[in-house]
Amino acid sequence: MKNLAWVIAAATLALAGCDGGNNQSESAKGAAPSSAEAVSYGADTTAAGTVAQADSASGTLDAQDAKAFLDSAQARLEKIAEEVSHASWLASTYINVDSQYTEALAVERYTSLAVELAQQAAKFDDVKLDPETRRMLTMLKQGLVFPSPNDPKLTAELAQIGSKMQGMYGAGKYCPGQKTGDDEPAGDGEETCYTLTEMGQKMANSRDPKLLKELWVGWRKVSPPMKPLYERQVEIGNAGAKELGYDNLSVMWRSKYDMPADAFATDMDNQWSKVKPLYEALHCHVRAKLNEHYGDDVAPASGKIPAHLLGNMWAQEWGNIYDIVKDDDMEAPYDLTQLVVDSGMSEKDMVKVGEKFFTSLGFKPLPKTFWERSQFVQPRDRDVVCHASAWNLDGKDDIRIKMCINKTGEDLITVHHELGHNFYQRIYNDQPFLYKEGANDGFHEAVGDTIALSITPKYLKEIGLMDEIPGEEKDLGYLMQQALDKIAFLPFGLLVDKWRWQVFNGEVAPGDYNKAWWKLREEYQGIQAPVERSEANFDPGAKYHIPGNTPYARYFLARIQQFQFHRALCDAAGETGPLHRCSIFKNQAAGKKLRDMLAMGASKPWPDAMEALTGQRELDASAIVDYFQPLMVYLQEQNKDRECGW
Ligand code: X8Z
Ligand code: ZN
Repeated sequence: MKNLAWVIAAATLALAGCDGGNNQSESAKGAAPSSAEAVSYGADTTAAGTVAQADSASGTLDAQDAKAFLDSAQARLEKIAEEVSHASWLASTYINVDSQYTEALAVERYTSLAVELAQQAAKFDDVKLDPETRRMLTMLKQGLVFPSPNDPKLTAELAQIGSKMQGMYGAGKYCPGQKTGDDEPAGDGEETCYTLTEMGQKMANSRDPKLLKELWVGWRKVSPPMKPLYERQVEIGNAGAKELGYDNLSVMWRSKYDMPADAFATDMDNQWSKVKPLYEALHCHVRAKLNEHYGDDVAPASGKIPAHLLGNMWAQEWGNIYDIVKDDDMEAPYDLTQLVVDSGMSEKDMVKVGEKFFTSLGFKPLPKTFWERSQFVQPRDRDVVCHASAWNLDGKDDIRIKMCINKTGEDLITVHHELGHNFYQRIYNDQPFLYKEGANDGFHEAVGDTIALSITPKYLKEIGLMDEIPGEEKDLGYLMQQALDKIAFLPFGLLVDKWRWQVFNGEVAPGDYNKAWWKLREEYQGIQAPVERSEANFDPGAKYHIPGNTPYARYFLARIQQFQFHRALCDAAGETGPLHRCSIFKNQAAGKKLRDMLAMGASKPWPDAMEALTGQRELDASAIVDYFQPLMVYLQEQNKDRECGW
């Protein structure tokens, strides 16, 4: 998602909204100057600033100073954040040297202000404050995704690296005829090249292992030139994190979840251990089916699955190979792509379908500007960052999505995902700047996905996309289809940031970047590269969120949370049947519950928001496990004579 904060994240820094709670005092104290030091409000000489400065001169900062400081800080950040948003929108929708230059300048200004303010916030560490003020100061200190040290040169360099890498990814193409290994372009420049969107479609639909392997290898040619940039970015970001009092960026990133950094990592591992049996059962079954389809030479019956055969460029979601995985008698109740195509709807109509779900729950319709300013389809005449995102450019109503929509079921789900971000951004837009965020970043990722869990046959019939609601005999096919996306994703969702945490804390040196990436891919996902890899490759860089600097643990959290949210909302709607048959479309009680929680933004620690919606204060994987229970029974039966694991 992109909101004011996220836009900036994409460009190397962000005001991500979560209180680091007690962790803040644990990790940020080191760098905190004494509270007697003067607090400067920069160029902004508001009355509040003057009061605080006068007080600080006498060495006694107090709660009133803190409040005045926060008011001033938020006003200043909000103003520059809006400028960054517009520059970033341009840089993402018209990739060229000028838009990157402009974006980098805006980001540089924002970073230097945010770093300055974060360092000033630390001056209140020893001041007695009410919990609300303390929370805001903590959030201010933790806001940046990639902080730079307080050095204008490094701030500029960091901003330029961010814009450049994002542009390299967005403009990246695979040109089969192109020479590799030197800088000379092949032929006369007339060769055919494929965009990532085109290659993604082929990875989804082709069953030709040779082509799949070629595309897999081909796309990964965009990332090696990013490696030195990434290395440098980590170096500067780590120095920035240190100045803010964190040991390194890894600690800083893990400190945004209302618990100590290490406790957060442990919680992720705990959740993983609960869903792992489901993943292992799915992996075992899928491997056997791939073996039946492709034979031993292409898809061996044991060991790790070759990564190019799973219907997705990163093997992160496997729903596109449902046709290979299903049994002959396991017809899914619908083929969402077919329904989209048969309906004759346009890309914009797909967004209208999504909007209608949200408005049926009592959300305000999207503003006119959303329809005027969003990017729904890939422009023909220029490079853009196609990776889907949702933006709020002004912290109020200038919300937009940026996608390169294909008329597929997968993209209809992604439309709901993106709209979830937009409706969240809009409903918390009365909150103060620092609270215009998700309760944590996983919440933000979970909203649209939660709604998409309600895209059931009953719902599709209600909106006229299906004629009949199929009987229960089709449920297993539906659950398999869902599991191929939702369950298959879990280890990937976990490992992307495991890799980054190791890179940030120095456990993995630049000389081992790719090796460490594949170690995690093999260990957690049980997949392997289809061709040999080395440190001449930089495969993490071929995944958007690495050059785009978007933390990834959020997606793992969201996969767990969305089933908790779905269960709670179905409960509120009075649905008593199985969770996979529940749709909350048009249900006012569920709508109110969801809206009330979302409107909290980041104003309270996330367990409060979780409790408001679900009555629980923790992550609870039992919801996702329960949802897939009937499938688990089936998988266990199928796997009973197979040797699972890798
Ligand atoms: O990046 C996204 C969204 C935008 S926040 C399209 N997702 C992750 C990905 O594509 O890798 C959604 C699922 C995981
Ligand atoms: Zn998202």
